[in-house]
Amino acid sequence: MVEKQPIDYSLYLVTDSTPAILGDKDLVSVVRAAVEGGVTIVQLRDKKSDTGELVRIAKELHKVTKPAGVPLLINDRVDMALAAGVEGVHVGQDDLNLTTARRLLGPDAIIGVTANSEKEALQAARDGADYLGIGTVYATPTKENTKSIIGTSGVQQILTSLASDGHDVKTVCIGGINHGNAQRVLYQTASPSKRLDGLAVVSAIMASNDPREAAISLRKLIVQPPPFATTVHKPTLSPEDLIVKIPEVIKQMASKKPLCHNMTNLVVQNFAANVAIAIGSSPIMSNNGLEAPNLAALGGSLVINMGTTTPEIRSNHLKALAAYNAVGGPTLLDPVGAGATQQRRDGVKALLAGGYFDVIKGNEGEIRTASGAQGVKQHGVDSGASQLSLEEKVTLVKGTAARERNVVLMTGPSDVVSDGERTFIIENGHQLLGEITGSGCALGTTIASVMAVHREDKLLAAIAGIVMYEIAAERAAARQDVKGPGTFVPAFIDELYLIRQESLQGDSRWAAAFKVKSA
Ligand code: 3NM
Repeated sequence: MVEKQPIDYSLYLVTDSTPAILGDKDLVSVVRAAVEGGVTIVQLRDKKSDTGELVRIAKELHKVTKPAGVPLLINDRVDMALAAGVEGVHVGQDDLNLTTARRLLGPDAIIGVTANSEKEALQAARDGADYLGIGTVYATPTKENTKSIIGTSGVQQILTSLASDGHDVKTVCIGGINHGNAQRVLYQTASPSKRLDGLAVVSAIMASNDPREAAISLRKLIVQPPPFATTVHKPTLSPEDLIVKIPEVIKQMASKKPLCHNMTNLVVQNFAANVAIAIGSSPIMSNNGLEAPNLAALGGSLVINMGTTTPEIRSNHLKALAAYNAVGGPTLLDPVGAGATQQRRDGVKALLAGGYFDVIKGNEGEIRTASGAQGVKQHGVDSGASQLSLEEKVTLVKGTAARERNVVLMTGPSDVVSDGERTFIIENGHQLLGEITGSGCALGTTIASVMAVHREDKLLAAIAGIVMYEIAAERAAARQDVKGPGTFVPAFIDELYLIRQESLQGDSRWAAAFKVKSA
């Protein structure tokens, strides 16, 4: 065994020799290419070959990894690790236990353990594992008999729990990690107290026709923050700051006229487009995911609204989300009716697992569903009777935003909005907004339009959008010519337009009507 040194876990390759993954490529050549491309640690995982053959393969691989200073571990088999003289083993929960493996291999061997839950992770850390392989993050065809799918939130929970128990054990995560999600997984799994040391992949490298390039590009992604991570530090915001900043942010939007790409439901397309024009952004209503990369390149933002959704629409949503995430274009999810049907509950899960949303905006039922609460019953797209006190809403919104590392907005008589650190309650608006279709959806369009130009603080962008929108509603409702929902709609669009004009002229008096308090 070689002497134990600090190990770089950042790009951890797990091999797979099955035809479905490796194809007709040669295992040793693939590993060589991957090592050249920059994988930092390799695990030989082969559940089929017999012992003699495995030792031979391990020795072949070791000739590639050792000169490169890349540790080689064997999945499961302590005997083979000893026979081949490699750097260590990785054991699953059903394999030989860690304490025995340590006794056999000695203190210098690298021993990693699979952990699917906080309990398993804490146990392995206490027993002296060098690192944990946390998973399964996402369902993967590479290994079908995995235990539960824990997503980024499950990984984050395990990291938090390890940190609060005082463990500095190294960690990687595994399951469905690829070039499309590597940066987001690192970003969204991080808790304030502990972050992953690396990512473990099988198919992203082993199934690639160019494993060297696959490793090079994964390494590049791993060392850079994702393009959407723009709120680097979160400045404090007091209500006094907000009253000054909100009109400035609205002016910034109205003068830049950003593109706001709406993938929204067929009930509100026309209304949302009119709202976008009134506030000073430039709407495009496209549900075609294939044109999203072109649109994302124009520097605007994306609204994904789940109303009137279908499986085909969902696949378009995922394509568009990936396109905007790739360039850091701000994204907003409106999980309309998320708690109403199984299709929509599954839809929210798929979207949250499929990409990053800068803002998730919904009513109480929708945000509870997005947060993972079970048994939320929504009657259609309405929130239904409130189940939560204001204090509980604040806790839920703040916790969900901290978990997703984004901004979460729960609308209602009091809107609650948070980025996980800063939380505000907004009490503007008018009940006539609840008497027309699409008022929630067009609020999403408004917030996304503001975010398109104000990326440095997306919480501030969201608050500015809400305040503009809700003060316009108050002003419209107070007008003599407004007699009810029918006359409210045109008056509301006029007031949005007027607030935009006032802001452009530097007249910020409209914002004095804001009712925002820090929670
Ligand atoms: N272990 P891919 S998931 C080997 O959850 C392995 O413990 C897992 O393959 C676990 O990177 C997995 O192709 C396969 O998704 C990961």
